[in-house]
Amino acid sequence: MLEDGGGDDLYHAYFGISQGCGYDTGIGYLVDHDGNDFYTSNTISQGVGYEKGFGILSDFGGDDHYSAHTGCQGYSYPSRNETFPGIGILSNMGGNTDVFSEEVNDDTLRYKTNAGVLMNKCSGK
Ligand SMILES: [Ca+2]
Ligand SMILES: [Ca+2]
Ligand SMILES: [Ca+2]
Repeated sequence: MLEDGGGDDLYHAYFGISQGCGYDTGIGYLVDHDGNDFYTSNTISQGVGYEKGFGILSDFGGDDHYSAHTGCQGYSYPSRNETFPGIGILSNMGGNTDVFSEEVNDDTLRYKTNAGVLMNKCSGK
């Protein structure tokens, strides 16, 4: 678990499997309470469940930028040898100009295959 109280932060992962990634039945949780933050990674990051893991990235304020490859940002991968999926959630609460790797409208709740969820709630200021 990684928790940050506020401020403008840069979260950079050179490879991935980070920033709210639950891997191999584990739990990964990144919570950032405020600030204009920049999240950048490569793969399996930013609210991802992988091999039955539970991953959450929760950001509660500010205009944020999320950058990662496909299969990230509220995504869950099916297990290779079991039917039980992981769970991946990216929750962006607040901000007016948040940017994601894919086009995401304001006030959107997007369900993805295999229990992935991307939630984008803007401040409406
Ligand atoms: Ca922050
Ligand atoms: Ca933020
Ligand atoms: Ca935000």
